[in-house]
Amino acid sequence: KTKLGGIYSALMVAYDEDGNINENGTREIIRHNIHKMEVDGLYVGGSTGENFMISTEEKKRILYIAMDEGRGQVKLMAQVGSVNLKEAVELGKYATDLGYDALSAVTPFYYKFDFEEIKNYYNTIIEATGNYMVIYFIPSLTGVNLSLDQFGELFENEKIIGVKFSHGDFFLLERLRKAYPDHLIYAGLDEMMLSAAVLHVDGGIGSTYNVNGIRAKQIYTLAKGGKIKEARELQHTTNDLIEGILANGLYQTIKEIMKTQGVDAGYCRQPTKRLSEEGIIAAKELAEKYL
Ligand code: SI3
Repeated sequence: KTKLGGIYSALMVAYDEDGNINENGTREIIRHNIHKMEVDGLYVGGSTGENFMISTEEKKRILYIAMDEGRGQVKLMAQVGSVNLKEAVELGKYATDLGYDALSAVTPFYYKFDFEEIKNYYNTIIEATGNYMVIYFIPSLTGVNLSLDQFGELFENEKIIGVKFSHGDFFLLERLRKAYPDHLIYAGLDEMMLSAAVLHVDGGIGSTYNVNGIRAKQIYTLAKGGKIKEARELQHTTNDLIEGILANGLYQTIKEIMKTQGVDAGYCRQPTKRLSEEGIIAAKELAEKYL
């Protein structure tokens, strides 16, 4: 279990002005995460990769690039979830063949699937791939909530080794921690790293680690070591940064900040809009002030 814990950047992807994958830029982002942010792992194909806006072939290309660039240096987890279960299986097989350490899949969204359908979705991907699975739980975007008992039922499949918990319900997080000490729990909201680390999660997966990875790791390590005051100071600064990022446009601003760190991070894919001139200036100011 501990083998797969740690701080993972939810990998950003550089798109060019026409929304095509900029492979060199994406490779730069990966190297930046490994060598400058010193993350333990990469979470490839998540929300931060703008994954739900791109084609199956593009998803495969990104999975390939991340493996090619990151192999042997960081842990690699592939988010393969899709409302199109056949696509999820295809991506899961592809990532497993490439050697990804584990798969992750968002709870199937948009249609109101019942719990049996959700369970069947996970078991189908696992059966087809034989790989480990981390549930990607993000109710604010999917509208899908899961209870403690439902997590328990999903965990009956021993290949389901944990959950990426992108949710602010700390009661549920604590209940999960107590009930499933051997499962991996990753904090999925970067702004709650300190509080989640105090509850002894096993790591974190987040978008802002692409630019704030060093500080995030410090918060995690300090909090787990009981150095709460120091961790809290760092979380305050982190959350000042995150507040500014969220107010200016989440992924566009992280990319703009990465550019100030010397990375050709490109643009976001439409329908996400471009930053205005003022937005670009605001991103630079955030970088200067907090990084
Ligand atoms: O890319 C991913 O799948 C994630 O890791 C998602 C992660 O939970 C992020 N959530 C979203 C919607 O991007 C967080 O890292 C989030 O950006 C951050 O906490 C700022 O709110």
